[in-house]
Amino acid sequence: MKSRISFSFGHLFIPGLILLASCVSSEQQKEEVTKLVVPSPEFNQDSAYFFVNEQVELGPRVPNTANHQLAGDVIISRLEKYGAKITIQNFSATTYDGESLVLRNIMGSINPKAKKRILIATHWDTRPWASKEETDPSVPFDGANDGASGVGVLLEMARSIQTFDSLPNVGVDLLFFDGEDWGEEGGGSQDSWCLGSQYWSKNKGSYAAYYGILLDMVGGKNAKFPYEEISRKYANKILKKVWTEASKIGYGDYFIPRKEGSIADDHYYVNTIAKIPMIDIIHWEPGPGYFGDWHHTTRDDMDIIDKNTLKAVGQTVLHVIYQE
Ligand code: AHN
Ligand code: ZN
Repeated sequence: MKSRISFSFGHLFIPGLILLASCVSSEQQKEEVTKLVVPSPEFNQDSAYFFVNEQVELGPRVPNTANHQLAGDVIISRLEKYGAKITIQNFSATTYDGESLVLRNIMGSINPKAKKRILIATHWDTRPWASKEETDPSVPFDGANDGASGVGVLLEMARSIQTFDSLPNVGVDLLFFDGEDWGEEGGGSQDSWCLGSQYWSKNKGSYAAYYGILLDMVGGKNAKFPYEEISRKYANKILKKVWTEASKIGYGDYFIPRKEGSIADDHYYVNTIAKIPMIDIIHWEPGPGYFGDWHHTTRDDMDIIDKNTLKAVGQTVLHVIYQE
Protein backbone atom coordinates (compact mmCIF):
# COMPACT_ATOMS: atom_id res chain seq x y z
CA MET A 1 0.00 0.00 0.00
CA LYS A 2 1.18 3.44 -0.80
CA SER A 3 2.01 5.50 2.24
CA ARG A 4 -0.34 8.41 2.75
CA ILE A 5 1.99 10.15 5.16
CA SER A 6 4.76 12.13 3.59
CA PHE A 7 6.83 13.19 6.56
CA SER A 8 7.05 12.12 10.13
CA PHE A 9 5.10 14.10 12.67
CA GLY A 10 4.92 13.31 16.33
CA HIS A 11 1.27 12.36 16.13
CA LEU A 12 -0.87 11.52 13.16
CA PHE A 13 -4.52 10.65 13.58
CA ILE A 14 -7.00 9.31 11.12
CA PRO A 15 -10.06 11.55 10.69
CA GLY A 16 -12.30 8.96 12.43
CA LEU A 17 -10.30 9.30 15.61
CA ILE A 18 -10.48 13.05 15.44
CA LEU A 19 -14.25 12.85 15.17
CA LEU A 20 -14.45 10.43 18.06
CA ALA A 21 -12.24 12.61 20.21
CA SER A 22 -14.29 15.70 19.43
CA CYS A 23 -17.46 13.93 20.62
CA VAL A 24 -15.98 13.74 24.11
CA SER A 25 -16.36 17.42 24.51
CA SER A 26 -14.38 19.07 27.20
CA GLU A 27 -12.86 22.41 26.30
CA GLN A 28 -9.39 21.03 26.91
CA GLN A 29 -9.89 18.14 24.53
CA LYS A 30 -11.23 20.48 21.88
CA GLU A 31 -8.06 22.52 22.23
CA GLU A 32 -5.97 19.43 21.62
CA VAL A 33 -8.09 18.27 18.71
CA THR A 34 -7.58 21.53 16.85
CA LYS A 35 -3.83 21.07 17.04
CA LEU A 36 -3.79 17.64 15.41
CA VAL A 37 -2.02 17.34 12.11
CA VAL A 38 -4.15 16.04 9.26
CA PRO A 39 -2.09 14.05 6.77
CA SER A 40 -1.86 15.55 3.32
CA PRO A 41 -1.10 13.92 -0.04
CA GLU A 42 2.50 13.38 -0.99
CA PHE A 43 3.48 16.07 -3.50
CA ASN A 44 5.62 14.34 -6.12
CA GLN A 45 8.42 16.63 -7.28
CA ASP A 46 9.27 14.51 -10.31
CA SER A 47 5.70 14.75 -11.50
CA ALA A 48 5.65 18.52 -10.91
CA TYR A 49 8.93 18.86 -12.81
CA PHE A 50 7.45 16.83 -15.66
CA PHE A 51 4.50 19.25 -15.88
CA VAL A 52 6.84 22.27 -15.85
CA ASN A 53 8.90 20.74 -18.65
CA GLU A 54 5.77 19.84 -20.60
CA GLN A 55 4.80 23.52 -20.71
CA VAL A 56 8.33 24.60 -21.63
CA GLU A 57 8.53 22.03 -24.44
CA LEU A 58 5.52 23.64 -26.09
CA GLY A 59 7.64 26.75 -26.60
CA PRO A 60 7.02 30.26 -25.27
CA ARG A 61 3.36 30.62 -24.23
CA VAL A 62 2.88 34.08 -25.65
CA PRO A 63 -0.76 35.16 -26.05
CA ASN A 64 -2.17 35.09 -29.60
CA THR A 65 0.19 32.26 -30.63
CA ALA A 66 -0.54 28.59 -31.33
CA ASN A 67 1.82 27.52 -28.51
CA HIS A 68 -0.19 29.52 -26.04
CA GLN A 69 -3.45 27.99 -27.20
CA LEU A 70 -1.99 24.51 -26.92
CA ALA A 71 -0.52 25.11 -23.46
CA GLY A 72 -3.95 26.19 -22.20
CA ASP A 73 -5.50 23.07 -23.73
CA VAL A 74 -2.92 20.90 -21.94
CA ILE A 75 -3.76 22.55 -18.60
CA ILE A 76 -7.48 21.93 -19.16
CA SER A 77 -7.06 18.31 -20.19
CA ARG A 78 -4.81 17.55 -17.21
CA LEU A 79 -7.26 19.20 -14.80
CA GLU A 80 -10.07 17.14 -16.34
CA LYS A 81 -8.00 13.97 -16.06
CA TYR A 82 -7.44 14.66 -12.36
CA GLY A 83 -11.14 15.09 -11.74
CA ALA A 84 -11.40 18.86 -11.38
CA LYS A 85 -14.46 20.75 -12.55
CA ILE A 86 -13.42 23.18 -15.27
CA THR A 87 -14.57 26.78 -15.62
CA ILE A 88 -13.12 28.78 -18.48
CA GLN A 89 -13.33 32.55 -18.69
CA ASN A 90 -12.75 33.73 -22.26
CA PHE A 91 -12.05 37.44 -22.74
CA SER A 92 -10.00 39.89 -24.71
CA ALA A 93 -7.82 42.70 -23.48
CA THR A 94 -5.80 45.49 -25.05
CA THR A 95 -2.16 45.75 -24.03
CA TYR A 96 -0.30 48.96 -23.22
CA ASP A 97 1.33 48.77 -26.67
CA GLY A 98 -1.98 48.45 -28.49
CA GLU A 99 -2.27 44.70 -29.15
CA SER A 100 -5.64 43.04 -28.79
CA LEU A 101 -5.16 39.70 -27.04
CA VAL A 102 -7.50 36.71 -26.96
CA LEU A 103 -7.12 35.34 -23.44
CA ARG A 104 -8.40 32.57 -21.14
CA ASN A 105 -8.49 32.27 -17.38
CA ILE A 106 -8.82 28.60 -16.46
CA MET A 107 -10.18 27.29 -13.17
CA GLY A 108 -10.14 23.71 -11.96
CA SER A 109 -12.32 23.11 -8.91
CA ILE A 110 -11.82 20.27 -6.45
CA ASN A 111 -14.67 19.52 -4.09
CA PRO A 112 -16.87 21.94 -6.06
CA LYS A 113 -19.83 21.74 -3.65
CA ALA A 114 -17.90 22.75 -0.53
CA LYS A 115 -18.89 26.16 0.72
CA LYS A 116 -15.61 27.11 2.33
CA ARG A 117 -13.08 27.47 -0.50
CA ILE A 118 -9.38 28.20 -0.89
CA LEU A 119 -8.16 29.83 -4.08
CA ILE A 120 -4.73 28.79 -5.38
CA ALA A 121 -3.54 30.81 -8.37
CA THR A 122 -0.67 31.27 -10.78
CA HIS A 123 -0.18 32.72 -14.26
CA TRP A 124 0.29 30.46 -17.27
CA ASP A 125 1.30 32.88 -20.04
CA THR A 126 4.89 33.93 -20.73
CA ARG A 127 6.26 37.36 -21.51
CA PRO A 128 6.58 38.05 -25.25
CA TRP A 129 10.14 39.36 -24.97
CA ALA A 130 13.21 38.69 -22.83
CA SER A 131 13.19 42.38 -22.01
CA LYS A 132 16.12 42.23 -19.59
CA GLU A 133 18.30 40.36 -22.11
CA GLU A 134 21.65 42.05 -22.62
CA THR A 135 22.04 41.30 -26.34
CA ASP A 136 18.59 41.01 -27.94
CA PRO A 137 15.68 42.04 -25.70
CA SER A 138 13.10 41.28 -28.41
CA VAL A 139 13.34 37.46 -28.34
CA PRO A 140 10.79 35.25 -26.57
CA PHE A 141 12.04 32.81 -23.90
CA ASP A 142 11.11 29.57 -22.16
CA GLY A 143 9.60 31.04 -19.00
CA ALA A 144 10.43 27.88 -17.06
CA ASN A 145 10.29 29.67 -13.74
CA ASP A 146 8.26 32.72 -14.80
CA GLY A 147 5.17 30.90 -16.05
CA ALA A 148 5.67 27.13 -16.09
CA SER A 149 6.75 26.58 -12.46
CA GLY A 150 3.42 27.69 -11.00
CA VAL A 151 1.53 25.64 -13.58
CA GLY A 152 3.55 22.54 -12.68
CA VAL A 153 2.90 22.94 -8.97
CA LEU A 154 -0.86 23.48 -9.41
CA LEU A 155 -1.22 20.50 -11.75
CA GLU A 156 0.69 18.25 -9.37
CA MET A 157 -1.55 19.44 -6.55
CA ALA A 158 -4.59 18.35 -8.58
CA ARG A 159 -3.01 14.98 -9.38
CA SER A 160 -1.84 14.23 -5.86
CA ILE A 161 -5.17 15.21 -4.29
CA GLN A 162 -7.06 12.98 -6.70
CA THR A 163 -4.84 9.96 -6.00
CA PHE A 164 -4.94 10.46 -2.21
CA ASP A 165 -7.53 8.63 -0.14
CA SER A 166 -9.33 11.70 1.12
CA LEU A 167 -10.30 15.09 -0.21
CA PRO A 168 -9.60 18.16 1.95
CA ASN A 169 -12.49 19.49 4.05
CA VAL A 170 -12.46 22.69 2.04
CA GLY A 171 -13.03 23.23 -1.66
CA VAL A 172 -9.91 24.08 -3.66
CA ASP A 173 -9.96 26.23 -6.79
CA LEU A 174 -6.87 26.09 -8.96
CA LEU A 175 -6.90 29.26 -11.02
CA PHE A 176 -4.60 29.85 -13.99
CA PHE A 177 -4.45 33.52 -14.94
CA ASP A 178 -3.68 34.50 -18.49
CA GLY A 179 -2.06 37.72 -19.76
CA GLU A 180 0.02 38.44 -16.67
CA ASP A 181 3.34 39.18 -18.30
CA TRP A 182 2.68 41.55 -21.25
CA GLY A 183 3.45 44.58 -19.08
CA GLU A 184 5.46 47.73 -19.45
CA GLU A 185 8.80 47.27 -17.73
CA GLY A 186 10.66 49.99 -15.88
CA GLY A 187 8.32 52.64 -14.59
CA GLY A 188 5.41 51.82 -16.89
CA SER A 189 1.79 51.62 -15.82
CA GLN A 190 1.20 48.99 -13.16
CA ASP A 191 -2.12 48.07 -14.75
CA SER A 192 -0.36 47.07 -17.97
CA TRP A 193 0.50 43.81 -16.14
CA CYS A 194 -1.87 41.15 -14.82
CA LEU A 195 -4.60 41.47 -17.45
CA GLY A 196 -6.12 38.10 -16.55
CA SER A 197 -6.39 38.74 -12.82
CA GLN A 198 -7.78 42.22 -13.43
CA TYR A 199 -10.48 40.78 -15.67
CA TRP A 200 -11.24 37.91 -13.31
CA SER A 201 -11.45 40.18 -10.27
CA LYS A 202 -13.95 42.45 -12.03
CA ASN A 203 -16.00 39.55 -13.44
CA LYS A 204 -15.94 36.83 -10.80
CA GLY A 205 -19.70 36.96 -10.25
CA SER A 206 -20.74 35.45 -6.93
CA TYR A 207 -17.50 33.51 -6.49
CA ALA A 208 -16.18 33.69 -2.94
CA ALA A 209 -13.16 32.19 -1.19
CA TYR A 210 -11.94 32.20 2.37
CA TYR A 211 -8.48 33.25 1.22
CA GLY A 212 -6.09 32.92 -1.71
CA ILE A 213 -2.48 31.94 -2.34
CA LEU A 214 -0.68 33.10 -5.47
CA LEU A 215 2.38 31.22 -6.74
CA ASP A 216 4.83 33.10 -8.95
CA MET A 217 8.31 31.84 -9.86
CA VAL A 218 8.28 28.90 -7.47
CA GLY A 219 10.89 26.62 -9.05
CA GLY A 220 14.22 28.43 -8.76
CA LYS A 221 17.28 26.83 -7.13
CA ASN A 222 17.68 27.93 -3.50
CA ALA A 223 14.62 30.13 -3.83
CA LYS A 224 13.70 32.38 -0.93
CA PHE A 225 10.13 33.52 -0.40
CA PRO A 226 9.84 36.65 1.76
CA TYR A 227 6.96 38.44 3.48
CA GLU A 228 5.96 40.55 0.48
CA GLU A 229 4.39 43.90 1.30
CA ILE A 230 0.98 43.65 -0.45
CA SER A 231 0.52 40.21 1.12
CA ARG A 232 1.32 41.72 4.52
CA LYS A 233 -1.07 44.59 4.03
CA TYR A 234 -4.10 42.54 2.94
CA ALA A 235 -3.55 39.02 4.24
CA ASN A 236 -0.97 39.06 7.01
CA LYS A 237 -2.63 36.26 8.96
CA ILE A 238 -2.51 33.93 5.97
CA LEU A 239 1.11 34.84 5.36
CA LYS A 240 2.04 33.96 8.94
CA LYS A 241 0.04 30.75 8.82
CA VAL A 242 1.62 29.51 5.59
CA TRP A 243 5.18 30.41 6.66
CA THR A 244 4.66 28.77 10.06
CA GLU A 245 3.33 25.57 8.51
CA ALA A 246 6.19 25.55 5.97
CA SER A 247 8.77 25.67 8.71
CA LYS A 248 6.92 23.01 10.74
CA ILE A 249 7.25 20.54 7.88
CA GLY A 250 10.88 21.39 7.18
CA TYR A 251 10.83 24.13 4.55
CA GLY A 252 11.93 27.08 6.66
CA ASP A 253 14.95 27.61 4.40
CA TYR A 254 12.61 28.58 1.56
CA PHE A 255 9.92 30.48 3.45
CA ILE A 256 11.97 33.09 5.23
CA PRO A 257 10.37 35.42 7.80
CA ARG A 258 11.81 38.54 6.28
CA LYS A 259 9.90 41.64 5.22
CA GLU A 260 10.41 42.80 1.65
CA GLY A 261 8.78 45.47 -0.53
CA SER A 262 5.64 45.23 -2.62
CA ILE A 263 5.48 43.41 -5.93
CA ALA A 264 2.78 44.33 -8.40
CA ASP A 265 1.38 40.90 -9.13
CA ASP A 266 -1.96 39.16 -9.68
CA HIS A 267 -2.70 39.12 -5.96
CA TYR A 268 -2.92 42.93 -5.92
CA TYR A 269 -6.12 42.83 -8.02
CA VAL A 270 -7.60 39.87 -6.19
CA ASN A 271 -7.08 41.76 -2.91
CA THR A 272 -8.26 45.20 -4.03
CA ILE A 273 -10.98 44.39 -6.60
CA ALA A 274 -12.22 40.88 -5.77
CA LYS A 275 -11.66 41.60 -2.06
CA ILE A 276 -10.36 38.12 -1.39
CA PRO A 277 -7.32 38.21 0.93
CA MET A 278 -4.50 36.71 -1.09
CA ILE A 279 -0.78 36.27 -0.42
CA ASP A 280 2.00 35.91 -2.98
CA ILE A 281 4.62 33.19 -2.70
CA ILE A 282 7.18 34.80 -4.97
CA HIS A 283 10.89 34.31 -5.59
CA TRP A 284 13.08 37.06 -4.20
CA GLU A 285 16.79 37.68 -4.51
CA PRO A 286 18.88 40.53 -3.19
CA GLY A 287 20.54 42.78 -5.73
CA PRO A 288 19.31 44.69 -8.75
CA GLY A 289 16.13 43.48 -10.38
CA TYR A 290 14.76 41.81 -7.24
CA PHE A 291 14.09 38.42 -8.87
CA GLY A 292 17.55 37.28 -9.96
CA ASP A 293 19.58 37.80 -13.10
CA TRP A 294 17.65 35.19 -15.08
CA HIS A 295 14.36 37.09 -14.79
CA HIS A 296 12.89 38.12 -18.16
CA THR A 297 15.93 36.73 -19.98
CA THR A 298 16.56 33.60 -22.05
CA ARG A 299 18.31 32.15 -18.97
CA ASP A 300 14.86 31.46 -17.52
CA ASP A 301 14.94 27.87 -18.78
CA MET A 302 14.83 24.35 -17.27
CA ASP A 303 18.44 24.69 -16.05
CA ILE A 304 17.35 27.03 -13.27
CA ILE A 305 14.50 24.79 -12.09
CA ASP A 306 15.06 22.75 -8.94
CA LYS A 307 12.64 19.96 -8.02
CA ASN A 308 13.29 20.58 -4.34
CA THR A 309 11.84 24.06 -4.59
CA LEU A 310 8.74 22.80 -6.41
CA LYS A 311 8.37 20.24 -3.61
CA ALA A 312 8.79 22.80 -0.81
CA VAL A 313 6.07 25.02 -2.25
CA GLY A 314 3.67 22.31 -3.37
CA GLN A 315 3.90 20.28 -0.16
CA THR A 316 3.47 23.38 1.99
CA VAL A 317 0.36 24.54 0.15
CA LEU A 318 -1.15 21.02 0.21
CA HIS A 319 -0.39 20.75 3.91
CA VAL A 320 -2.04 24.11 4.65
CA ILE A 321 -5.15 23.13 2.66
CA TYR A 322 -5.52 19.81 4.49
CA GLN A 323 -5.34 21.55 7.88
CA GLU A 324 -8.43 23.69 7.03
C1 AHN B 1 6.88 43.24 -12.32
O1 AHN B 1 7.85 42.66 -12.76
C2 AHN B 1 6.58 44.66 -12.62
N1 AHN B 1 5.99 42.67 -11.53
C3 AHN B 1 6.13 41.34 -11.11
C4 AHN B 1 5.07 40.54 -11.72
C5 AHN B 1 5.66 39.48 -12.53
C6 AHN B 1 6.22 39.59 -13.74
N2 AHN B 1 5.70 38.24 -12.18
C7 AHN B 1 6.27 37.57 -13.15
N3 AHN B 1 6.59 38.38 -14.11
ZN1 ZN C 1 7.39 37.92 -15.79
